[in-house]
Amino acid sequence: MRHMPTLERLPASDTTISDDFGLSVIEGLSQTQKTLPCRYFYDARGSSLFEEITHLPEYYPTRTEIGILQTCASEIVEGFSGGDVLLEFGSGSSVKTEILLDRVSDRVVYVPLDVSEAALADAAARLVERYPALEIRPIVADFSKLVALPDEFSNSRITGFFPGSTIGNLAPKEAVGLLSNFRKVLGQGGRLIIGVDLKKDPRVLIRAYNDAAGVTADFNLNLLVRINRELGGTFDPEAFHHKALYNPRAGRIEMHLVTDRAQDIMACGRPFHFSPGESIHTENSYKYTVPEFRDLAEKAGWKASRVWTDANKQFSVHELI
Ligand code: AVJ
Repeated sequence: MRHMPTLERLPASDTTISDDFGLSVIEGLSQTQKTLPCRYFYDARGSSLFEEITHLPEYYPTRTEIGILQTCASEIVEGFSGGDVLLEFGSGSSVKTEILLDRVSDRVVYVPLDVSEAALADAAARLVERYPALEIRPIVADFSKLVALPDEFSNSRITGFFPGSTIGNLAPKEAVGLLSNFRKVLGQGGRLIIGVDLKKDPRVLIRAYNDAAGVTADFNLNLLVRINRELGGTFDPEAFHHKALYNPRAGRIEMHLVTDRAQDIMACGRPFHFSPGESIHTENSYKYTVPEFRDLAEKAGWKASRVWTDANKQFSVHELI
């Protein structure tokens, strides 16, 4: 057995400590349109519910993106030379990365970057077994708060990898900010491979976020369960229902938690009032056409290069240089 790679902790990741769940909840529930940030979906139960979502028949993005990556992987990796870096933003379990690593594990240094040290450790343990020649340099950090990479990478050509259409959670302006920061962090010769969900028939979109088995509903409602557990909340999750809608003007799926009756709840030691029919807006998932996303990337200073889609034009994988 090979030694586990050592973990690098970037100073930027310290800022996650000040990213307080309680403060976000107080702020979000105090607004006229109540909101909660979608990054808090992913506690242990939320992460396993999301994993379940990715296998649902209605939730096409994951399997479609995997299919695209399998088809275009050899094109994506053709530019890699020995010592080049493959850096994954928010790597989680690194499952999709294996599609690329299957072809270049003997040539690249893989840098999985994630806030979860446990996820990095699990992924690294699996990858060192699977790819004996692969050099792995995990980094514990929040990809949305990166300032710079460790000095050891300053002379490397780096390909960033950001699959999953995570970019869709950000409003277009914020997405431009994130992409331009990725560009800065990846440096000279940097390249980005990014998965982006495409605009399509709203009925297909709504089904993907309102599945028949109710897994997405549980995923959404779990946020209230988490507030109850971690912040002394008094939500009755039964008094809320999941709603997914397509907002065509904004080009996004919205997820809400709606209550049918007036209620007063406590969270973080504070009272919050709900009127009948009031909702908490819990997630946005923006959809783009290929030209719309290329424009957005160019606003962030990237040059849109190759793009791959599936035959049904459901999902896209872009190469930015
Ligand atoms: C992980 C942000 C890509 O927007 O499709 C899935 C999250 N929310 N079902 C998405 C999600 C509800 C997902 N992303």
